[in-house]
Amino acid sequence: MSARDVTPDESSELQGLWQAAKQGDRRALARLLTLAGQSEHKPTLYRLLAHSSPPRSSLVSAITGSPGAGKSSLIGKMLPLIRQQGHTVAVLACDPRSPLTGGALLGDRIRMPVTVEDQGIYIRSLATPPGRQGIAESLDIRVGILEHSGFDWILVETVGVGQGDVAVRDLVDCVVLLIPPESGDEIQWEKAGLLELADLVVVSKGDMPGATRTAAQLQQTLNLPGFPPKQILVVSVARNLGIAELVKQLHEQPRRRHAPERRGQRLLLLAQEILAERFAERKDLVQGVLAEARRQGWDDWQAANELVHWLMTHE
Ligand SMILES: Nc1nc2c(ncn2[C@@H]2O[C@H](COP(=O)(O)OP(=O)(O)OP(=O)(O)O)[C@@H](O)[C@H]2O)c(=O)[nH]1
Ligand SMILES: [Mg+2]
Repeated sequence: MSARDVTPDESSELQGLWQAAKQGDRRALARLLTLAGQSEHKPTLYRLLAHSSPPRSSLVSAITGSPGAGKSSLIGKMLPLIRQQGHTVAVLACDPRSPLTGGALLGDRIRMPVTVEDQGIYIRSLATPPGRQGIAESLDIRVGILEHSGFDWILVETVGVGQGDVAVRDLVDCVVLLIPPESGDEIQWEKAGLLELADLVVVSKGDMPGATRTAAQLQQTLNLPGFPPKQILVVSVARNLGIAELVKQLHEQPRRRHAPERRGQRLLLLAQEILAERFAERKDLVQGVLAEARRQGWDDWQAANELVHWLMTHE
């Protein structure tokens, strides 16, 4: 059986979990979010998503920034504000480190002090798979699961480095880039492409000395030709500054996730994932193409093209 086939048993287990999660069963939700990271379950999950409507369209915001930028602390302060406004909220904290250390997972919980009994808040830490598109790979489907479970707002915490985080942009409505004071020069931010990618740029730890200077530097960079105009917010978790304004601005962001061009990008991301999986299943093709490349004198470019062709024709 190929990894893409689904057995009726597996499908009915997922359906049971799906129904339970929609009814507010948090254990079922947790299990579904775990299974969503395993490729053999994805066909069923995508089918379930396509054949049911969410109770409402969630607002999905990514909070991204370098390790230690203050993402979890900020989210921890945003949660009570969001709840006070009567919205339910789910947090997906994507942890690039090994889940085995446990430290980061625990750290995220500690920095998000919420009442466990509040059914309107759900927090989940996820280990980030290494390589390829990183968290983006299963994020789409996990956001879908949370949306169908009825959350008004979904916050995704992610470390803003690498290709996967750029891909995240197509999966969410809005990207907030968090930059701590004195964290490097504007050239670096620009190089990372992150400033361009972000919908909102936020200087964190606004109580620290360099915050104003960093905000001014960022404003200068964003005023350069070629950058779309963006406002810079300064927040401080320590002093409880700017957080209500951030929540307000996030709420006012356009819902881009369902724009047709985003759907195209999402399909592309999914297609890349499927291709990568098929290559992983057919490692024998690489050996075959290598042998042929030696015989025919192909360069690597030609050989890679042949490899893609072989995969398409040797299914
Ligand atoms: N002074 C000051 N320190 C802050 C503020 N916000 C967060 N910190 C501190 O910055 C450190 C990192 O905060 P986190 O919220 O864990 O940062 P993070 O971006 O979630 O970190 P990772 O998830 O490890 O990437 C902690 O020691 C926080 O106490 C702030 O507003 N002011
Ligand atoms: Mg964190």
